[in-house]
Amino acid sequence: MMKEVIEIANNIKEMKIRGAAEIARAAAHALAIASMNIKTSSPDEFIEELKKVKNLLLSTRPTAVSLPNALMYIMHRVEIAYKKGMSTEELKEIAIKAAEDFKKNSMEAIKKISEIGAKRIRNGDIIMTHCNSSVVISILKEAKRQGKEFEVIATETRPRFQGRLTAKALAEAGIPVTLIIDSAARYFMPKVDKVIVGADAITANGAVVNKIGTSQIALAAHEARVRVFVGAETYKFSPSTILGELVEIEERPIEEVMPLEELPKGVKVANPAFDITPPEYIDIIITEKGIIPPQAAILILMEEFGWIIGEEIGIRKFVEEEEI
Ligand code: RUB
Repeated sequence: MMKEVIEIANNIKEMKIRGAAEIARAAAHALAIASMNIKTSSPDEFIEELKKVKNLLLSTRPTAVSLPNALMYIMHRVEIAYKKGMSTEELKEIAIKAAEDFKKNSMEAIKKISEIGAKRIRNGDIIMTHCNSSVVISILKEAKRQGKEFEVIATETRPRFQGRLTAKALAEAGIPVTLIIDSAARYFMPKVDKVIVGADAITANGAVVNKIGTSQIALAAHEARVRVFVGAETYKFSPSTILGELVEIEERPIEEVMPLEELPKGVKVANPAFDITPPEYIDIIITEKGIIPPQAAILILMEEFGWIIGEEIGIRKFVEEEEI
């Protein structure tokens, strides 16, 4: 398999490429690179090779549903063309174009979310965020661009400290930001006006899967009557949850929590990377299609993926009508 593709897969696994949106775009990019470089004139072999690359990318990180959704976006278009009997060259072109479209749509979706989300930020707001979401940062930067004055409290996000990245990005954008330890979230909550976080996956019932600790922050916000906003593109909604599948919560290496050599004998370490915030603790989800209550997640899934149950689940309905 191509060196460049393996490198992208490793970078996702090792979190050099991270955050659900960036993971999705990187995976789409990798599939395009792979398709350009598969050396065969047989469409059958081409599809087989592309599937191997897809599976490698799928194996990198399990939680962000944006990753399988991005791959499916491309594979589905290629498979329709394959079934129509197109040549390998044509299949390659379709894969490359689909990857470009996915990346472009992703950037446009984030821009739209930032425009919608920024409207909900008011002068004087104190906003808490967790982890490092490119969507949340875009919303905050857009609000700043519009001249709004507000402050952000960013949790450091142990064990990988993505909160430091958030704090740096906001400070560089001229947004006042205070970095706190994760366990100080409830201590600061009475001062907070709203919590804004990103998402790795949104389930059919409107639960939000995001960085571990999000649900605790949402709980503290609920207690203090602070609104919780989630910024998520529609490709972060999980079609397989309609069929009862659960979103897999990634368990990361224990060394992220404590160096192995310092670990006392008999001590176990658990390091789940994500948790699930039930819909009752979320006020709104800001998507590129507009603001929805979490309970309307199913409507987004229906519109995006249709009701095609079984192995076809997750296939965008409109593709069937498209001329490829
Ligand atoms: C990142 C994380 C982010 C979401 C949304 O986790 O939980 O909040 O992925 O990010 P990790 P974005 O660091 O483990 O990848 O808005 O950029 O898609």
